[in-house]
Amino acid sequence: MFSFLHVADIHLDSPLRGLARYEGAPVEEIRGATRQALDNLVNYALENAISLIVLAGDVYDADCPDFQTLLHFGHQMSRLGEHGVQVVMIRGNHDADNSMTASLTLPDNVTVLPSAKPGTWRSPSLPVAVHGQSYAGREVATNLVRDYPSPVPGLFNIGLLHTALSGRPGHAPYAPCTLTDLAAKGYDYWALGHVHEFEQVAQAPHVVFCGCLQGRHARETGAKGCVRVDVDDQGQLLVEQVVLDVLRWILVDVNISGVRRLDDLYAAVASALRVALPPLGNRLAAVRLRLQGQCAAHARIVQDPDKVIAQIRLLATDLSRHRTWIEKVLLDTTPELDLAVLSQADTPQAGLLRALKALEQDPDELTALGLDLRDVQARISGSGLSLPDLDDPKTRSALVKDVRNMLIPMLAGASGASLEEDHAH
Ligand SMILES: [Mn+2]
Repeated sequence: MFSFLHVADIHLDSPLRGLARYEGAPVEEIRGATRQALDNLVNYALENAISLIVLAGDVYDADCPDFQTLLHFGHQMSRLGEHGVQVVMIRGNHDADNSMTASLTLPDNVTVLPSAKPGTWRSPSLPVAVHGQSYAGREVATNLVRDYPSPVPGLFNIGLLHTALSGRPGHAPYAPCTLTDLAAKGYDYWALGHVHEFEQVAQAPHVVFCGCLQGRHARETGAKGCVRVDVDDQGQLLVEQVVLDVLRWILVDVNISGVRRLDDLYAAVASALRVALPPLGNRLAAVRLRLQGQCAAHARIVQDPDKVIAQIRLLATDLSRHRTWIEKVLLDTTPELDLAVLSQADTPQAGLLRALKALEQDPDELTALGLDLRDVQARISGSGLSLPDLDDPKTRSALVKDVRNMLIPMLAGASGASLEEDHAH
């Protein structure tokens, strides 16, 4: 009976995308999240007397020319080495051989399998062989599995591979291969990396994505960590996720249909957070919060959206005792006004609504506005930004909807009648 840990996609010191600084946000702790998660991994291995860790690529997010990130990883490996823990790893697309200008020779307990061809490592203490191949360059378009060696008879054979199999949404299709290719090798366990979601893809043989060690942006929600595999004397496997993340990304939807006052909006946000945050335990929360619903409060939100967002941030800071970062607030509410009725009336708003409708439906109306965006286009060329395609009916419709949701309540509010309530409170 023995156990090992399967880890991948540590992306150490990866810059957290969209890290908006604001007073009260635990920015420094958030920045250190990938390091802290790696520390957690090492602590878990030492506390549980694990003697083998296999690492399926993407330790680093990118080249680390200042050596600090490499030093941090090396130091953690050394902690493992002091206790006799062996680490066998391959490089992935993010830390491919030719993309890392800076490198350090790692401590003796770490083996990096080669990139020119697959390599095999045999454990000095366990009945285990690990086979794997590192990425030589960022984009590996070939099926690497075919050249992997035959299993070593009498040993427990682990295949290490950085791949999206035959394709996984949101992940570049590197080192493509099928489950049939993997099964044909006759290994006992395939330790895969690259896909950031934990997934037990198959059981005969076991094919597993352990997921990333620490979520890094709003699309990487859910518990993150590594996988622990226990192999008993009959060769039966127990595969379980070990949660090691220190910062959890969550999407919180708040429906404020029918809400009139901003105070009631904030109360709805507070109760949604009181439900969403406790299951995270002591972890930091990175929250993308979405306000939805048809409501009179919409008119007040569009008058000063920055204030609404700041108030939500303060509220989250306060109720979580500085353990929450509101990454983004999506304002997806719609006005309470009945636009169909409004557009029938003989008022300036009705005329505006009809003009917007025409813009939405007829591209010639847009042309007739005489918009000339060539200058804007020229200025942003090469920046990676692009102008919305106004010839696309879906894009036009979405833009007009935004304009309508913003303009009509502002015009209605300009009469002043509906805005007194908050002040009277
Ligand atoms: Mn990758």
